[in-house]
Amino acid sequence: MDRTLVIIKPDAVNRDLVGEIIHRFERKGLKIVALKMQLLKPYVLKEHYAQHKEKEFYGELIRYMSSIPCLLMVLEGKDVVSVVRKMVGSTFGREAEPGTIRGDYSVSNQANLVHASDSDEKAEEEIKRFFKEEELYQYNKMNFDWIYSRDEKYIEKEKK
Ligand code: FUP
Repeated sequence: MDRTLVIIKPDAVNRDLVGEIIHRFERKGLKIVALKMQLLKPYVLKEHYAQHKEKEFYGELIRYMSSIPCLLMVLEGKDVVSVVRKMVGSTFGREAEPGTIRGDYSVSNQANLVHASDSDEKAEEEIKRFFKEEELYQYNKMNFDWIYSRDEKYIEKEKK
């Protein structure tokens, strides 16, 4: 199964949207394999958002992301990186489609509630950045048989 990193950002914590956001991922059929609350340090966020370091919003992005604790989670499922990105919606809240998390609850370019890895490679790198191996759990869920078809469960599709 594939894995992705999700960060429920300070604006979502402040606006009491943590439960709503986690609920959406659970109801979709994704498996939570790690979950914690953490005040993120600016040096870790600088590394996480390194691709934006020349942008004018970078300083404010680091300040906001380190202002109060975030919720960090690792979700597991088939093609979970693209599934979660679709559920989160496009970056700017005012442009995100209704039905997505950002489209339903954000009207901001920066206070957009959630971070989600944008590729399998990034997911692997980001999970390592925020979680120790022993914080990632492997366990069986009783609803697994009803989440995927037999073919999806037992015949691994060839990786693109
Ligand atoms: P995303 O992958 O959708 O989270 O978007 P990006 O990697 O492009 O941007 C990372 C974060 O930078 C966004 F979540 C919010 C912030 N940002 C701004 O504050 N202003 C901008 O104009 C663009 C991004």
